[in-house]
Amino acid sequence: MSGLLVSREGGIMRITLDRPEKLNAIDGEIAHKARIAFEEAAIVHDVRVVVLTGSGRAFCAGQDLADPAVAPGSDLGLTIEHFYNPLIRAMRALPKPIVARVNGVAAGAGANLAFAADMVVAARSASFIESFSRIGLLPDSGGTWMLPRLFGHARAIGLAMLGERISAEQAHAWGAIWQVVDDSDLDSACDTLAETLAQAPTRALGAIKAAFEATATSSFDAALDRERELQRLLGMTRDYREGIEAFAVKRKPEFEGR
Ligand code: LHQ
Repeated sequence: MSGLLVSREGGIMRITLDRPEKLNAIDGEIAHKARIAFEEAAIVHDVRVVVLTGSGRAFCAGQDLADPAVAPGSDLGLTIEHFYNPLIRAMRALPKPIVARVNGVAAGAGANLAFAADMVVAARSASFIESFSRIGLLPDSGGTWMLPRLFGHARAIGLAMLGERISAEQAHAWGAIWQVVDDSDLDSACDTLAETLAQAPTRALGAIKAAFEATATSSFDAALDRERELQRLLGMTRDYREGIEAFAVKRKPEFEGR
C-alpha cells in the first residue's frame, strides 16, 4: 500500500508510515488507510497489540504541507473531520494496546499520533515538535486534550505556543512517554514490549484503556462505578480464570485475550 505498510506476525500488527523521502508526512489518504488498519485491528481477535512506527529517519512530520487540500484558504476543518479525527478516534477507541515506536522526529500531527498511542518507546535520537504554531495553527489530532494530561498545563502550553523541538529524553524526563532507549536498542525494546502486551489479558487491557479515557470527563464517584462494572465483566473472562488458576499453582499464566 502506497504510503502505509501493514503487516501481522503472531498477535502483533505493525503499521508503518512509509514515505521516508518526506519524513513520512501524511495526507488524507494515508490517514484514512491507517484508520482502516486500526479498525481491522479492533475486529480481528488474533491481533492483540498494534505497533505504529515510521520508515527511514523520521517517525512522522505531520500533515504533508504540499498537499493542495491544506493550501492556505482551504477548509482545514474538512481535512480534520474526514481524515484526522476518525484516525485518532479509531486509535483511542481500539480496545487493545498501541505502542508508538518513535524512531526519529515526530512533528505536528505526527507528534500527536505518537501521543495518541498507549505507550511510547522512543529512540534517544528521536524528538517531538508541536510545530503547529510555527505555521499559524493550533495542535490538532487530539493535541489540546492530550498535551496538558501528558506534560501538565505549564509545559503543554509552552510546547504548543513555542513549537520548539524537545528531545525524547526530555519528553521522558517530563513523564510524557514510557521509555527512551539507545537507537540500537529500539527494535529489541519495542519487540519485547509488544510481545509482552500480546500475551497479556487483552480484554483487561482494553478495559483499562477505556476506563482511563472515561475519567477525563467524569467524577471520582463515576470512576468507581465504572471500575465496578468493568471488573464485573472481566471477572467473567477466560483470562481471569486462567490468571487465578496460574496464581494458585505458581505458574506463568497463558492468556488468550478472551
Ligand atoms: C515535508 C514535511 C511536511 C511535506 C518534511 N510536508 N514535506 C492536519 C490537517 C489539516 C491542517 C493542517 O494541519 C494538520 C496537522 C499538521 O500536522 S500541521 C503540521 C505539519 N508539519 C509541520 O509543520 C512540520 C514540517 N516539517 C519540519 O518542520 C521539518 O521537516 C522537521 C523539523 C520535521 C524535520 O526537519 P529536518 O530534519 O531538517 O528535515 P527537512 O526539513 O529537510 O525535511 C526533509 C524533507 O521532508 C524535505 O524535503 P526536500 O525535498 O527538501 O528534501 C521537506 O520538505 C520534507 N518534509 N516535513 N510536513
